[in-house]
Amino acid sequence: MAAKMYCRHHVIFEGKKSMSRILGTTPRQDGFRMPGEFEPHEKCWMLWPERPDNWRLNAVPAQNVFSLVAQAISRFEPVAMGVSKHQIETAQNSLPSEIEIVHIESDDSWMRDTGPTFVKNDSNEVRGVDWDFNAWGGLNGGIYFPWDKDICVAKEVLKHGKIDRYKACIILEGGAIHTDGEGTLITTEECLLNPNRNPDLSKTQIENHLKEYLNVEKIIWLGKGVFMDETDGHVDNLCCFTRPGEVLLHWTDDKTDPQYEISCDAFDRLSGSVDAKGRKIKIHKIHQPGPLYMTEAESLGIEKKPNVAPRNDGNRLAASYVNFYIANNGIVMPLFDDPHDKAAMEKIKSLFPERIVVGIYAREILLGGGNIHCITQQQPGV
Ligand code: KQY
Repeated sequence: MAAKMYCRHHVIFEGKKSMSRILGTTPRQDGFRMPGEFEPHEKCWMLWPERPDNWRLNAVPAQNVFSLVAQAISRFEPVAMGVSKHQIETAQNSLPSEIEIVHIESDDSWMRDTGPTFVKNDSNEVRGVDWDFNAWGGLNGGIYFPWDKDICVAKEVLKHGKIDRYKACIILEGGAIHTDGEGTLITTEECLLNPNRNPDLSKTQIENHLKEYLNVEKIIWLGKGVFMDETDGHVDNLCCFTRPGEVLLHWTDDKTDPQYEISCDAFDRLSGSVDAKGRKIKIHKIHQPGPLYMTEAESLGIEKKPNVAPRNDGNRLAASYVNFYIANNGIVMPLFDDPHDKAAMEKIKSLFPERIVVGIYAREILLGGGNIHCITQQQPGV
């Protein structure tokens, strides 16, 4: 039997930890920080889609695309897929054996938002932050009710990995934040200051939570997210760090498109800011696809249910090339069969010359309200 070592908040065994413990401190107090997505990963977590009132045709087309995304990421790092009990057999038949299947119940399949945000320290120990969640706005504009299974996803992921957990008492989805791993965080006012998230917290109190749980010093507030984004403007659809000091911004040259003003405002705020290290931020633009809209056939394939936001034909889709996943040595990015696809892929290749860029035709994920970044969550590694 391995010798016991007693730490401040939990017991660990030499070599292997015995279980996931809940910690009474914060990552900042313990010297843990959220790494940039471009730093090394141990694995990628995803959740299997199934709800027929969000994914058309009983979620079969979405399951095919989630499987392609998982396979593309698994070229670069291990992938674990959380699957509900009654979908295990379907998932086993759809996923190659290298994708690990883990039993996790959830209300939908947005691991970015319901999974833990991982933090690590200088000794490469990893822990997870478990945020509060209310389905993107609760009863005041949220996407579905109830969300009782979603609120357990982060805990289940960390339990599976025997990773210690910080419980943060603030409603926050992982898609609402990006960090550079060097003390800077970007987010949007539209989402984090929305009265349907944390109406009792001031902007300063929200900043303090971010500083404490992600160990950042500088928060750059963008205004609105992508036009018609049902998450109330998640930053992960609008702008991301490509490396410290550099961001990629969703853009349009069409001055008549409502997106133009939103992207110009984000550009102005970013160009007027310096990051935590005092650097001016270099901004790369990537032109949006479309605009793209939901078709009648697509909408008819989605079951209409009470307590679930309807997906109607003609709805503008919040399509963005920024919603990609950075894997170890790779990028997995959405494509839309759109005239802008080629230039978007070239742009991303030029920004990540050391990584292999894989494009996945991802309209099925977009129809569900997000994209590749929203359905993935990186667990940092060495
Ligand atoms: O932006 C994301 N991180 C998630 C999108 C979730 C949409 C819910 N239908």
